[in-house]
Amino acid sequence: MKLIKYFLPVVIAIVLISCSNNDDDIVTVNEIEDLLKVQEISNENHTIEVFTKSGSLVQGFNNITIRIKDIQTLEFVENASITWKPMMHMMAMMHTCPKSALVKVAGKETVYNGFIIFQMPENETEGWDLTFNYTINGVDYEVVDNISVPQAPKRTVTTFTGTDDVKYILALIDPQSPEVKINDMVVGLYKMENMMSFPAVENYKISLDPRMPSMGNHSSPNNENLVYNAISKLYAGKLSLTMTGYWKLNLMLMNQNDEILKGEAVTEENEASSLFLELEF
Ligand SMILES: [Cu+2]
Repeated sequence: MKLIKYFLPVVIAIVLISCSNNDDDIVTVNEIEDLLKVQEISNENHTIEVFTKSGSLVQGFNNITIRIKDIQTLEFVENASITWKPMMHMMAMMHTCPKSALVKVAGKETVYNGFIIFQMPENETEGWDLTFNYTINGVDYEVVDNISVPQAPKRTVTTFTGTDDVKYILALIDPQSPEVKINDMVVGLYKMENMMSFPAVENYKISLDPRMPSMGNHSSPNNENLVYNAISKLYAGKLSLTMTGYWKLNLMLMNQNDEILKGEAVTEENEASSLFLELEF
């Protein structure tokens, strides 16, 4: 009894203290839950923290979350409006790439989210930087720094010219973690209007024929061709993966008149389309 009498208040106090500490941690940590920091980009006023799931950027699609820390107060900014501009500096020219807007994440206070599709990787002499322009309480700020965009191990983005002489960029967005099942598949399709403008292409169609070249080029049942979604401005379909390994996702791109702009059907004589993406898992 004595033990309980003297130690119970201590135990309760410890539990309360550790609980309240945990609460503080949860408030801070939850907004970037499951994310790893890629880098910090600073000017004299703010540090922009850049996060992805993997902690790095890569050629192709990148889902990116950021938050802005005030260097003076160390508080995260909750009321910024912000735009971003990725730029590749090449020997002969500069160009940007397809991207979404950067928007405040619903239900969160300090984080903003969007995506960037880097169609080219860096190399020894050419690379990317990322500029943020943001406004807080009516004051405009800018910050820029180099970013690292290494080559993707598989073809997750492709640039090509259609039979309409338009240059397109096509990128795999989902599945990010493919499984042996019928996966939701999402791709982004963009027109290279010029080096600075990559608008989403609307209302085209993309046929899908996944194959395993290492196993007699077999396909899989219950795939669904990709159709345009006006809300996401992306193309969605179903990708059936019947086993792990390397899959070539053979594609054909059709315009609104069902004219084939790029790609060929896979047949006995033609083992692959010239328009394809890859994955391995
Ligand atoms: Cu480039």
